[in-house]
Amino acid sequence: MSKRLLQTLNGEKTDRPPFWFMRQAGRFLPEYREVRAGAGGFLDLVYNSELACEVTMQPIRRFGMDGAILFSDILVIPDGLGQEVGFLPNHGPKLTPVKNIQDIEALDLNRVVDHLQPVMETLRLLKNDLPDHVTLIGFAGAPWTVATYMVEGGGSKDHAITRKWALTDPEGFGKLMDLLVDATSLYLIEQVKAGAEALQLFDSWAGSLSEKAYHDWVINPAKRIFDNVRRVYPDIPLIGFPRGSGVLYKDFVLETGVQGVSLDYLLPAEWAARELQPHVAVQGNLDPLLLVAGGDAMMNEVKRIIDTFEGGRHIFNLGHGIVPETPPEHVEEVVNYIKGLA
Ligand code: 1CP
Repeated sequence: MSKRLLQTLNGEKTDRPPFWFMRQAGRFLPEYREVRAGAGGFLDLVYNSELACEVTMQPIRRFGMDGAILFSDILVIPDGLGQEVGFLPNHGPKLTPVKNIQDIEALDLNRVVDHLQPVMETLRLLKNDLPDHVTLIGFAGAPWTVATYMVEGGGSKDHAITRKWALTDPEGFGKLMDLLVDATSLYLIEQVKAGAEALQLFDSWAGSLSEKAYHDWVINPAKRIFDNVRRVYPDIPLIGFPRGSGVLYKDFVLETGVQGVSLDYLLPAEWAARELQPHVAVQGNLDPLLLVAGGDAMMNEVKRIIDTFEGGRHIFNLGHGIVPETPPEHVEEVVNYIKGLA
């Protein structure tokens, strides 16, 4: 059976747009919360290959998405490098901050691939379990976004410590970024080896940078990672998600040579159809809160997005991750509409 998501990334037009929802594994399903409650810490769940496979499969069983995103997190890279990473209940991630060159030198690239073998086992299990039409999507956080968590010690509002470091000491900060480029490249190559059929690079905080910094810390590292992956797997489809890039989305697409680009919900679909879609498959970009709101507001926007991207390659998705309070019935309504287009 052919896979609509892969076909779209490979340049073909399909009978209906393929669809999946960012952060569909975990978060909003009661069956996830049940597994989560019995799994211990969040990283215990990520590194338990059987449970991580189960959680990845849950939304696929309910809704039959065209893509299954591996259940893991972007912060397994700092964990793999040996930084202390914890996930506090209701508080999000907490890390011992990387502040200077000594802290960077204490990290160890050589342990990443071994440490992350449980994730590879999850991919191998998924490869066996997934229905034929579903594309297995591997992922990693992009260096800039991962660096913000490593440097700030967790989530932050404006990433000010990281941005100041990058501006005042680009050479020192560049060493951290080089390490992340290397670790992320190894990790993604390993994922393809284990069965991932497409890869997405999440740069959730790309939008906090000014233009020059964006080129240095978003486009340049993404291009280096993608080049490293393509050197080993020339045909693997690559999706970038430089959230909040505005008009710089175009530079990102043209300079990295991605097959797919994930659009945040603020980006006007008409602009993306005109400026990006001739070059790339676009993915997006429903506001995740419309999936909470439901009703006509949701369905009218779903139809508008699909109509706007009708002339080219489009993967239906959200403009950011699904939120935990999303009613599964609303997801079902959107899914039924899209399936009905075939
Ligand atoms: O207690 C829990 O259950 C932890 C909640 C949780 C989950 C379900 C975290 C902690 N991570 C994840 C899984 C996750 N994270 C996936 C797996 C697949 C899926 O859910 O479909 C993916 C793709 C991510 C990616 C991720 N993690 C991003 C990039 C995408 C985005 O949403 O912007 C980011 C920024 C993170 C960091 C992170 N991990 C977890 C939390 C609470 C956060 C965000 C903290 C913050 O807001 O700063």
